[in-house]
Amino acid sequence: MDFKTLNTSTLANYLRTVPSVTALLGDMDALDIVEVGDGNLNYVYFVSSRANPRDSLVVKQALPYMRLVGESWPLTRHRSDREAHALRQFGALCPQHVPQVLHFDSEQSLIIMQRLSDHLILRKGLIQGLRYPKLAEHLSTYLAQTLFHGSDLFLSAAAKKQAAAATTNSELSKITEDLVFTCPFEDHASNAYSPALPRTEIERLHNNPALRVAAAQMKWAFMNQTETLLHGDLHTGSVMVNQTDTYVIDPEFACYGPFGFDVGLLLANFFTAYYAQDWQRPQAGEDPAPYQDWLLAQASSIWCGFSDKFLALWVAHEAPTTQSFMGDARDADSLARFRTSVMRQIFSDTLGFAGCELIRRTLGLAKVAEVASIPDTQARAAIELRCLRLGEALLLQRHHIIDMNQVLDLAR
Ligand code: SR1
Ligand code: MG
Repeated sequence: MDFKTLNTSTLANYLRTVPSVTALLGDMDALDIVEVGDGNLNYVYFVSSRANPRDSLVVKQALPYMRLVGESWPLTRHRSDREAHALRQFGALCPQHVPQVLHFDSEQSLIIMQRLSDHLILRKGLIQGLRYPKLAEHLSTYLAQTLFHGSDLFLSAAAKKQAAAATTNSELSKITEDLVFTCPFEDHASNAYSPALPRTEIERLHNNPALRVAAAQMKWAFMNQTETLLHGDLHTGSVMVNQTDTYVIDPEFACYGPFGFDVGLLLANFFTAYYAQDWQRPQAGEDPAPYQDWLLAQASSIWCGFSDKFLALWVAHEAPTTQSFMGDARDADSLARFRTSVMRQIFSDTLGFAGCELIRRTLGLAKVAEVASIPDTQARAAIELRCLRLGEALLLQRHHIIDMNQVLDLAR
């Protein structure tokens, strides 16, 4: 069937043709269908049975352009294939934290997924000041499981190279290369500066050669360090949560890249949430400090949990790993030094990517809701300045920062 853009009126007819959907939803003449997508790229529908609203699912369709910008920014629909494939790969590695794919139609660029109806987008929960007791535990598990198993630390050298080649996502990777690493670091037409953010601050960043070199180094790493399969866009809008569960959604940017990329983007989004609370908690009549402490503790626990779990997986797979990286002459001390050096590299990459994310979410095209929604332009600019300062510090000091305590001190 030729590709058709579906909408709330035409989707039911399509769904009738999918046996697993009709089995789940029953009477296909009595469905509630609403478009709920708030992402930058695609359209997302919640579909539920009117008789039993808990019988429901999510439908996501990629159109041949970027939703945020419209038809003037064409995009192939290939991202939907990439997303369906990545959801299945990550789901196999970490089923407790990835929604189930019920049906994928490549011709219609349409994915039907498990509906997480008792869950909220993490970014929205953080804006409301909600706490999730299992969050850091779950996200660090997701990161360790997915990043470890896509890499040469687990796969054979040949399998990893094949996986990396089969996972090229050049179109969306180019968006990241431009919008995360390039445009925000110069006075690019796609940037969007908030009205009260001092132009002198923006110019100071754009005219800092050391910062531009650091951003170029992170871009180089993103493009050339094909270490593992990344989610590729792991911000707090790509996570759904409740008090007991955590799910990572939307991996359409999945590609091979450096271990620290997903970790760094995620940490940066905890820092934007942290700064935004300067505005949000007082608005809710609360002292921001206790919740801000909780947010920083999450960032720290995610890094520490990830590195502990990643190392544990590595040690558990020691035989094939050490065989391929140190040959037969390895000894315990050399192995430990090698592992430490890799973890050190992942940490400094994580900080560098977090720095780029903080700067691009402030100066670049794609914002974060917790900051962009602040109506008081002066308050917003003060928060944006804090994001920029931390981003700059992380990028410039990434090789010298020893641990997360130092990062949290910088954040404060
Ligand atoms: C214009 S697309 C901008 C951003 O949206 C996606 O979620 C990615 O973060 C991308 O950089
Ligand atoms: Mg997304």
